[in-house]
Amino acid sequence: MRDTVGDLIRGYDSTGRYLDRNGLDSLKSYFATGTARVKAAALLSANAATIVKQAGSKLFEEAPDLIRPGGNAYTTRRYAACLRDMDYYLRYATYAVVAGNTDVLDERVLNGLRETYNSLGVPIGPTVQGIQLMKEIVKDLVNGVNSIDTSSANGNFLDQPFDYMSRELSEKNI
Ligand SMILES: CCC1=C(C)/C(=C/C2=NC(=C\c3[nH]c(/C=C4\NC(=O)[C@H](C)[C@H]4CC)c(C)c3CCC(=O)O)/C(CCC(=O)O)=C2C)NC1=O
Repeated sequence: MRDTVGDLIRGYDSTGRYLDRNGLDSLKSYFATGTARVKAAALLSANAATIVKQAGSKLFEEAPDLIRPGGNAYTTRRYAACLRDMDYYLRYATYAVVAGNTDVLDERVLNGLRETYNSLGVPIGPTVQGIQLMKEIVKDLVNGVNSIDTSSANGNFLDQPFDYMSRELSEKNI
């Protein structure tokens, strides 16, 4: 499992270089957002159950066929599996936010997921919709409660893991 600092150092070490201006700038920008990342992750962890529940309700409101007979989240077991998947996405997103790196998502979440979903008939589009709904809820929560600055040198660090999972799952730009 990789993170911003480890990746950077590995890159320099592999060619025996000291950290240069570029490397130091990347490190600075990572550490500058460090406290905000940790605060955001703490807030998401504390509110995980609520976030998943809200996103689930919203998803089934927007796509009611999912929970009707014939829908993939129909029956208590599959409904629960769906919310459990959403919880996985949220939990791994918090790890990725702290690591400043999406590698944990590739390794633990996305690896083989499309194939599993396809073989079980779990629809990708609505799953991505669920991930995006969580992102919006998460951003409202973080922006509202704490005025945590989520902007970083390469975009909003809260958007990143959710958009990454969405993109990788759907294999197209969102
Ligand atoms: C930590 C990494 C990890 C992930 C991501 C993961 C996902 C995952 N979701 C699964 C099932 C499932 N996933 C869903 C999800 C949904 N159905 C819908 O209609 C919605 C769009 C969506 C919720 C948003 C459902 C309903 C099942 C059960 C499908 C079935 O058994 O028929 C399965 C098959 C095995 C099982 O049921 O547990 C896996 C492996 N497992 C993991 O270990």
